Amino acid sequence: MKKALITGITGQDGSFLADFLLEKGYEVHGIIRRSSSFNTERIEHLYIEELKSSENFYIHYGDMTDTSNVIRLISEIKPDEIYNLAAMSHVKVSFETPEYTADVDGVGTLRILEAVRILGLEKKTRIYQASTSELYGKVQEVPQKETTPFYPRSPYGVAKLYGYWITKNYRESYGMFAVNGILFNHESERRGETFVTRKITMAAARIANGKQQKLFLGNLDAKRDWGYAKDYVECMWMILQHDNPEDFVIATGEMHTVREFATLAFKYAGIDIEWSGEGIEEKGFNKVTGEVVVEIHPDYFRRAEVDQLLGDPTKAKTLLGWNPTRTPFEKLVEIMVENDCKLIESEKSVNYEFK
Ligand code: NDP
Ligand code: GDR
Repeated sequence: MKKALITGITGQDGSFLADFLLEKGYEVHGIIRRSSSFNTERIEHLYIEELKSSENFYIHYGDMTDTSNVIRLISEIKPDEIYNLAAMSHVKVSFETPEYTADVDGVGTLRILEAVRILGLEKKTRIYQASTSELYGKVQEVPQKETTPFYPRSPYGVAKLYGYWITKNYRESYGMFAVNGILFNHESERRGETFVTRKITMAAARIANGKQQKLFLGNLDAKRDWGYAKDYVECMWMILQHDNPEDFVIATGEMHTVREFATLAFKYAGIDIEWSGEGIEEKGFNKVTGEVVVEIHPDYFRRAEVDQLLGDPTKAKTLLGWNPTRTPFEKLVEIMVENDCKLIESEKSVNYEFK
């Protein structure tokens, strides 16, 4: 039985990856942080006794900033595969916590690599590093592929740039199977509620149910290549099963604006939106009632924006046989809205009127 260690197991990707690996027959170990309130909602279903998978599932307390903890856990578990998904993953927040972000997302990656090297596991343990399309930032080439130059635009992007290069460096210096998946935005019903897609689908569901009046957003013109997280975690695994340690871009090859995402999400929730106004004055109106349902708020703009990202998944398609269009954009939005409409039906609080 193969053993996998997932950092960031309580996150969107970590939780889907745990489901996927348990299904494949892996023994799965995950690192969780001590928190004053519950942070294990996304993996709660794996604790349920009756579930067969739970017997191969182990969680350990830890933190990416704690070197001795990382070394001890890797030495005890001796994993065949490590998926390093833990990160301070919010681009806007990284402007407010730049040093912490560098420690977790940049040096945290080094701690994993060094632990594997110090413990003499270089030939046993394969390492997946969660790299990101934010590395491209101010894009130098469209679409972006494995050879496109990087130009990060946030402390998050810069920290991840270190993670990318140190992974590549350990591969080249120590012959380790350490690889980067350069993943473009991927979303799901488990996406954190402060990322734009989930913020929109939750708000659309609440507004349609009379539990919220308005949604406040930032840059509606930002364009992203949005895929479905469940499809992307499968690709993380495929990258580690590949014969050669190589870096891969994972994307759908299709790009949409935030405005398009919002329009479609509200439509699935039963509200047709009409956009009117320019720039910060732009508003989204409910076509039937005339009420304003979307407004722009300056708080949600970034100091340096990544205007557009579009990935070229040809390498992953050709070498791994991965299908980038398994879940098309429209289907992704539908899955998320459908989930959130069900979710908010049972929600008692109506405290969401303002941002
Ligand atoms: P989430 O924000 O949903 O999850 C992040 C995870 O990291 C959580 O489990 C969080 O724990 C954990 N974490 C944060 N800080 C620490 C720390 N100091 N020590 C230990 N664990 C920590 O992210 P996603 O699941 O969306 O993304 C997974 C990875 O992929 C991240 O590295 C992200 O940067 C990267 N990525 C994501 C993309 C996306 O579109 N989703 C695209 C490209 C890359 P807790 O629950 O306690 O907060
Ligand atoms: P991103 O995702 O920054 O691409 O990083 P996010 O959903 O936060 O933003 C996408 C785009 O939408 C614009 N936007 C808003 N964003 C948020 N969060 N809230 C708003 O109200 C809002 N209005 C407009 C943003 O300006 C941006 O252009 C995600 C994270 O998962 C990273 O960890 C990952 O590396 C990248 O995707 C790929």
